[in-house]
Amino acid sequence: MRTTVGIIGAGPAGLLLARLLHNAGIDSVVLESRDREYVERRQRAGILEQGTVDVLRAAGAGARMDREGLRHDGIELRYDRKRHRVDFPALTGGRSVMVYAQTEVCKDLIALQLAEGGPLLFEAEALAVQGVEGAEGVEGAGSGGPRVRFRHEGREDVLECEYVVGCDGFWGVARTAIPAELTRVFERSYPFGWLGILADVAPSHDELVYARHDRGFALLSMRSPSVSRLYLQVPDGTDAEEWSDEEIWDELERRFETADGWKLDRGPVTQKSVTPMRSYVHEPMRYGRLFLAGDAAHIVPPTGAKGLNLAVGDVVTFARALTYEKETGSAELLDAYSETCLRRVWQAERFSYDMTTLLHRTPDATPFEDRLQLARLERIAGARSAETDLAEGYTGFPLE
Ligand code: RFL
Ligand code: PHB
Repeated sequence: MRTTVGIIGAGPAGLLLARLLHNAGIDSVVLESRDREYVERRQRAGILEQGTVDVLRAAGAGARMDREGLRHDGIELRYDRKRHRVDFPALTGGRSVMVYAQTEVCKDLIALQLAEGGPLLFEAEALAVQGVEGAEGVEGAGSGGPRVRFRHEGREDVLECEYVVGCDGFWGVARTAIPAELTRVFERSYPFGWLGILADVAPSHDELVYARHDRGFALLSMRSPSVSRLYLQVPDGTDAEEWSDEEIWDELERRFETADGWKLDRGPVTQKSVTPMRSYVHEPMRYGRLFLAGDAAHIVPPTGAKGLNLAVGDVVTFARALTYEKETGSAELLDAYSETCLRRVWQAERFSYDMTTLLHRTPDATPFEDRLQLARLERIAGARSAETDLAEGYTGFPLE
């Protein structure tokens, strides 16, 4: 098998990249280790930045999102039994976000790819990426071009490419093809995770609620007007089965409680899982003809809702750079890929870290740190400059 761009992974990064390349007249093959149903059901992100919404529309993948997605003009911060609304358009010159689940983005992109795009192989696991050498630039890459060895339908096969893009998430193989001596990894783990539930009940509030409480963080989000998505901060290593549905609702109720008597509606829990939290950046994001995009290169804790949006930024940057190379013969933008992406990645890392430490309670927090946390929240609620900083970060950093 032979193609221009070999894409490993059919998460949002890989699927959107295939679509962008198709629109630019560049062929690609997508290899995905899991089956279609698994990819379409995996519960993850819920918030699309304005820039992501614009990219999906321009790629011709925004029709259902525009019908079914929910535009949100703000979020609510809760602390000390008080509520503070952050008004995005008023603070950012009109920007907002869209609530449209990652599962739906993936379903839309898969349907388009199968109908109009190049090959998308499910249950095709990449085993190794070879022949990408040439750290000095894409011009210096190995003569034969890179290859992806993969297993599909019980057989091993090879995909020969001009470029390989590793969109294979945090646990993927692409990253391991970059020599360790050229790599720097920046990492932080957190002593807590999120217990997330999906529940068949109308969201109790029309916008997302981020709550800081002495017992830990809680988040109210949604998937549709009749499905709620809720999260609780839990200690690292918690097993979701340790929590009964009733215990989860009781704890959510405590953490969301307000002085003005706000009420949380309960409903049947249809899914329950725990997500660990980590910050992670792999530098560089390119080695020779291998490019990393999305979670394969960086992870943010979910508090800032940035992971999917960063993945979109990476693949837009790659698609533009390759299109430029095909049109002009210049590899300038491809050579700048890693630096261009990393500038935005680090802003998202900073924002996600700030949101996480603003709202979560660490087990060993001192009373002094607790008071500082409340002072930071009071500052956001009381000073337009601080509130604007949050609104700008949440609605998204522009693509270069
Ligand atoms: P993905 O989605 O992990 O997709 C990678 C794909 O690669 C496949 N794969 C392989 N395929 C072939 N061969 C191999 N050897 C392979 N190894 C792996 C995998 O099966 C998979 O299909 O990475 P991608 O595309 O970079 O997308 C990243 C996003 O999924 C991720 O950043 C977000 O989900 C993060 N995230 C959120 N992001 C947001 O922007 N807004 C949010 O509100 C938000 N909330 C969240 C989140 C992530 C969460 N979890 C579960 C980590 C909430 C949660 C709870
Ligand atoms: C979600 O709806 O899953 C979600 C929303 C906002 C976040 C994280 C997750 O910050």
